[in-house]
Amino acid sequence: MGREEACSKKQEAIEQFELDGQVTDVREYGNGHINDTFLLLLQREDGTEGKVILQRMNHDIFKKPVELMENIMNVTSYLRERIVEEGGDPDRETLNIYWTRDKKPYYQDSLGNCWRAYHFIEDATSYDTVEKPEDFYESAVAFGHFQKLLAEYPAAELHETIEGFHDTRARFARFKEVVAEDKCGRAKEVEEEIRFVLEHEETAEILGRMQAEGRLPLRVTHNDTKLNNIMLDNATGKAICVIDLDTVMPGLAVNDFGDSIRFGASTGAEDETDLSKISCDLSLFELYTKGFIEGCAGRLTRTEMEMLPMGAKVMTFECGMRFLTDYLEGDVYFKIHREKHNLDRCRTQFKLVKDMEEKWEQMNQIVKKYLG
Ligand code: ADP
Ligand code: GN1
Ligand code: MG
Repeated sequence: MGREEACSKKQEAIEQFELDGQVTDVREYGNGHINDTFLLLLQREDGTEGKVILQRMNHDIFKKPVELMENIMNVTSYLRERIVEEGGDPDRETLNIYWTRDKKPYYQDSLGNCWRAYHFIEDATSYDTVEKPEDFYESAVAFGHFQKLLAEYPAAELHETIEGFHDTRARFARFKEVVAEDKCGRAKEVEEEIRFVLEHEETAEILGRMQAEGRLPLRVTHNDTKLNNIMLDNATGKAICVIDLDTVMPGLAVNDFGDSIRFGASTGAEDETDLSKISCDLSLFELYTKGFIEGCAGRLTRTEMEMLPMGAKVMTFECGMRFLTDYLEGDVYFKIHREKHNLDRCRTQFKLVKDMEEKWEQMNQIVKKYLG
């Protein structure tokens, strides 16, 4: 089903939610690769205006919407309690859903698409790129704090919303199958990138092995820790809320750290075509390391902290391998906006991995500084 058709029941969906006003306008919103996000403008009975975030969950990717919403409900209600204990404002510091008229946290339309609606977090912004280093630092504190707040949550009880999401070993195995199938005949033109993946088998193995050996604990992880999944308060610049909780599930804390570095410490955009612009900015790496460790407030083990640089390398490698897999499969997973978009994205990630390998000593030294 194409995107347009998938969203054709938007109006039907809007009518199902118990919103606190009349919808006066509907706009496309956000830059995500997976879901479709809309901003609804509301006119309330008292004459004031309001906003609502409406999202169509991509059910080609999130195949278990019921479990997904269960995770979100469980985690956000747990977060609510912790935020209240800390004296925070749970209406702004975590996501809050609107219920449907039949008291469900989502609505499934007649085409099978699932929709949900969130209270809009006012006077806050999510940034697609690091415009100010302080914003990146703030996001680090917020994702670290997320680890702290959820440290006692029984991670294994959460559903795996996408099976093997950060199972880099399994993704490596799948990659080899996709290369062998080469169903779009694209393998020939990307031999260098394929070789790069195959040379990095150990990078694909290491974290899974350490987890299996009990050296890295299972945590509640966000799994999509890009800067644009944090809302920063417009007035104070402080990070107030971690959003985009679809991929919250059991995972490794180092991967949450790593995915942020992959995206935010890069000197160029994820789809930059001029690779000379891509490197890992060590001052941003340091800033994020400092903020993340502060936010975690002692909840990480020493091994987890020592493995933070590895988290960065593995997540960057894995993401590049995912983009390349998708390119070889015919761009069926990530939304693309131009020809070879996934290949361009893959190349930036591999360039970053190479750069991290060159800066490996320095990255480890930086982490050591904050080990305490
Ligand atoms: P995707 O999975 O497509 O990245 P997100 O849940 O991150 O979707 O939402 C896309 C964008 O919508 C975010 O980057 C943010 O700017 C905005 N957004 C999402 N939820 C809210 C919210 N509750 N309040 C305000 N803005 C939001
Ligand atoms: C996707 O939806 P979005 O853009 O936040 C993807 C992440 C990737 C990211 C790459 C569910 O995230 O895993 O790291 O693109 N999300 C899913 O930009 O696959
Ligand atoms: Mg997002």
